[in-house]
Amino acid sequence: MSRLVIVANRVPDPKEGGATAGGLAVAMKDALANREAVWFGWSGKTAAETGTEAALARHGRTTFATLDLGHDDYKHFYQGFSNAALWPVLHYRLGIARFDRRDFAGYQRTNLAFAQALAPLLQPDDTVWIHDFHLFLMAADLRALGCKQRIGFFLHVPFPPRSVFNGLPHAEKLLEALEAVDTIGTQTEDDAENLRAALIAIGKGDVAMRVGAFAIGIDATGFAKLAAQRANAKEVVRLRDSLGGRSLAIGVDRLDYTKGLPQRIAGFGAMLERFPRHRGKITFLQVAPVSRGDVAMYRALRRELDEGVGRINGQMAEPDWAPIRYITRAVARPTLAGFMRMARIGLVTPLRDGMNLVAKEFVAAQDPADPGVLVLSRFAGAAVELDGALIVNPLDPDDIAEALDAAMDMPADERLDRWNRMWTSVRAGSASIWCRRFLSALEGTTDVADAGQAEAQPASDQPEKKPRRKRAA
Ligand code: GDG
Repeated sequence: MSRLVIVANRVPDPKEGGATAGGLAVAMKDALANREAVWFGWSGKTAAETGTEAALARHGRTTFATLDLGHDDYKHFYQGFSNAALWPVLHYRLGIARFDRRDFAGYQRTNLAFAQALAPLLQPDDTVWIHDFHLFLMAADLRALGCKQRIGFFLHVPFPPRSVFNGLPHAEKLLEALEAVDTIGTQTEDDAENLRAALIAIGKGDVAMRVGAFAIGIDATGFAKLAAQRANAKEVVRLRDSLGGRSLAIGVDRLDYTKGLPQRIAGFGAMLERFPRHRGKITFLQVAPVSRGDVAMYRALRRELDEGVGRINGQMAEPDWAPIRYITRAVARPTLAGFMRMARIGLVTPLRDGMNLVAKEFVAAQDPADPGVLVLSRFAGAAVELDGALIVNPLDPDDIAEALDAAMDMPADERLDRWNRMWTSVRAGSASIWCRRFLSALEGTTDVADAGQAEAQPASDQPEKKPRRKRAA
């Protein structure tokens, strides 16, 4: 089998063998276990200049190839164009995006630097899979350097309607660069439709035909097992004891303005105001590890949350009960799984989200005999699959309040019925199936139009491998 070359802005720590860090590493676990692979990207470190040659470290069958980012590229490529311009625009937030031509120059420079460092490492038969919005231009740069390998591109975040996307200066350049890609993946059919329409509008109808939806998943049974194992772990018991018999609602999100945290806090406050019988009966724990703490917008969000939580706790708390607990440190994954299992309610209310893996993790973590209720934003990609959740508009605190009220009172048989539907879909759309579907579309075993839609199939049911598509030289 040919080598798989994964390209992503961040590379997991090779010491962890690529299996334990972040969502993408988890999703890639099966693919990495089964074939020779290279994982290429930023080391997470900065230096005077961006590296020209990747540092290589081999672990098992995977070679980790990393580059340091120059200070200037960190500022313009990463903090600037990627995080301050593209991230908000792709999440429909044109109004808060910050553009600067020097940032776009840094984005072009860094995509090219990545391509130049990767090209010499490639073998003719490699399959290259580029991930996410930091690297829209890289496939075109690889082609310009003469690379003829199959190249896939997967966008983990939403793709907005083209009227929003076109507000981004240089939007057309990003779209044109996708011409170099053989298979383009988005999370949902809505994202795929938006991207196709944007491509068709610039005369790239042929490229639009290579776009398909491939919903990412989690290691569902692995997470379920972890949550069950941790149900009585020390930290979990400590939390349970501290609740004094009250129900737990939980939120777990990177501290990011797309996750709808101030609105969620307001919704929880509105529930206590409007349905006072729940006061003193429920505690909301929000875990929100700080991310991108060096970007100004993120510092402002943190202040807003500090105030919001303080206000509600100040107004509603009793000497022996504070309604909201709020942690901005990361919590270990096994402990999180145990917390989720204990929770009566999972609150996942992003204003916009490509998929949202926390929603799926919450479902996987539940006790099948006594599952909790998921309150989920209609603007998370996960809402397409998780129809057993209570679906809310995250911008409307009263809608969140009503869903919380319904969740608190929901009888066991309804909770079970809703959870069973969600668990079936989370299991069927696992991370390894996502990976397999995308790779079979890219490597020519399935048509892109069918691959994203296909029902989950066990490996043995996969169609026979078709001969590989040849790229024109
Ligand atoms: C992007 C897209 C898409 C969170 N806090 C802690 C912690 N987490 C873990 C969660 C989950 C992951 O981080 C977050 O994944 P999400 O999908 O929710 O969100 P993004 O980070 O924005 O991811 C998103 C995803 O890519 C995959 O394609 O779904 O739409 O934005 O696994 O559990 N993990 C630990 N401690 C924490 O405090 N250990």
